Amino acid sequence: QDAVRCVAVDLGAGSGRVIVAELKDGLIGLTEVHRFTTPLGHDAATGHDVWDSDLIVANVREGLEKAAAIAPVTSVGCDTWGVDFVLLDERREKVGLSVAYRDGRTAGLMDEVFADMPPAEIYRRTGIHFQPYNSLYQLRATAKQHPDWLERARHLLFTPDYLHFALSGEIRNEYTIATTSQLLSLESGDWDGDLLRIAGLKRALMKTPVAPGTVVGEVRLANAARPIKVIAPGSHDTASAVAAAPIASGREAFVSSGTWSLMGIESERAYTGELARRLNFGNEGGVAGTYRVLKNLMGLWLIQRVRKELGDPGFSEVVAAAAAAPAWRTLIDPDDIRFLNPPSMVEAIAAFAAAHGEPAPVGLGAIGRCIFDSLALDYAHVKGELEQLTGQPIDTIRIIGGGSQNALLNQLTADACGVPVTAGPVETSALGNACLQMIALGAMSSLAEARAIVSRSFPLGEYTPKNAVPDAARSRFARLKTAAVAA
Ligand code: ADP
Ligand code: LRH
Repeated sequence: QDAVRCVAVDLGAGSGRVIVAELKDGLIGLTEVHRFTTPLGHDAATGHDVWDSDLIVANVREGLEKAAAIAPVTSVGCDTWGVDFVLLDERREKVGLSVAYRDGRTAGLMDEVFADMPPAEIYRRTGIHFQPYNSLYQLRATAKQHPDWLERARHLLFTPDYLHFALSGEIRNEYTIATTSQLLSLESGDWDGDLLRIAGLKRALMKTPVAPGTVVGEVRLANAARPIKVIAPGSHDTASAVAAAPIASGREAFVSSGTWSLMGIESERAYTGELARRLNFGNEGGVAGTYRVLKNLMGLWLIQRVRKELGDPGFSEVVAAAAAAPAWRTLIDPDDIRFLNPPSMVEAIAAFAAAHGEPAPVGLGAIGRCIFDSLALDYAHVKGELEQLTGQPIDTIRIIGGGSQNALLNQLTADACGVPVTAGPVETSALGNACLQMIALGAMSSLAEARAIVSRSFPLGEYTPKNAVPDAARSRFARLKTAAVAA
């Protein structure tokens, strides 16, 4: 069999990478050709935190050219974080700024939206969990703070849609990323007119979403003899990550562990009942008619920020320092909204500890340990919620993404959840992205085959429960969670 080569562009909030995936003799291999820090800046005129979308596009092109310089590639696809978008005017030029989801512009706007449509109705229509940064509330903020942007806009492209447009000149909205907006009807897979109106958006700005695996167009490069197909994968990074995870059954929970920890199950059916809403589980759109019934946990963002504030030690150094620190000493609720974008994460953690009678963690090891212990207990907490929701026990946890390299957190997760943990692959989003392209090209027959190929191609880490978590630590954490619900 001749090798098939696709380029997967995977943009996380931490870093962007351009990766060549090669399928040959029933195995898939990855070669990273370009990596860059995702450019986030502050716009002094508006006070917004913004993505530098021009620099992102320049890096994507640079990566693609590097890939084509090594060997011919057939196609390229992009996946990115959810919810954020770019507006284009009638000349297809950008309107306004690419405001980033952690920007404070949505403060108070969920309540304004709820005055127009009650949350239970929004949830019934969309099946998407409530987060202040969902596109619905970001758009409401845009309508209020920059009405001229929406007046001039003729197209709304989510971040990966924008990259596909920048490469091919074609305008499409892809389904999986569209579901993150909380504007899409769960039932029809198309835009909900009432929610668009509440968001301040005209229907004409939106295209009916295309399925993952759709050929959007092509891109020509100076250093490639033939045009390269542009194929939309599951263009939400979590959709791509879970697509490549060889999930065995509904009893296996995934943790897509990067900047966020997205924890849930893959399911043929959506859960939109009262319990799902109360527990705030979302039903995000997947690549083969499946849903990801999941929650957004604040994840390794906390460690990324702490690391920056404490002199930028490497992740392995952080993990080693945490492993040497006393266990279960300081616990926090990692999902507390104060950790979303505080001026100082170190101070935010200290303040949270003080407010909840936990000892202040001091230094890299203690702070790292506090975060990893708390995340492991958070995973155990969500495992219990998933069991409550589905009425079935969770018997395995599969950790995928960059965070799966954290052996300490993997072991703590097995210990806290009391079930085996499988860790890896690391670049799962890029893999899922490439697999969808391979399926569209006919080089793989189905998602099931793609997952079998991924299983054969990547060795995974295995962790079994080893060390008991003290009951006192579990009850302290449960109290933090109960306090959060009461607040
Ligand atoms: P994103 O796609 O959101 O940018 P990634 O999937 O790249 O995120 O994962 C980034 C996270 O992976 C980092 O926050 C870090 O905690 C973890 N990580 C990266 N490298 C290592 C490593 N060598 N050891 C432990 N953890 C790591
Ligand atoms: C992870 C992720 C997550 C979204 C968040 C904004 O990168 O896509 O699934 O909710 O970013």
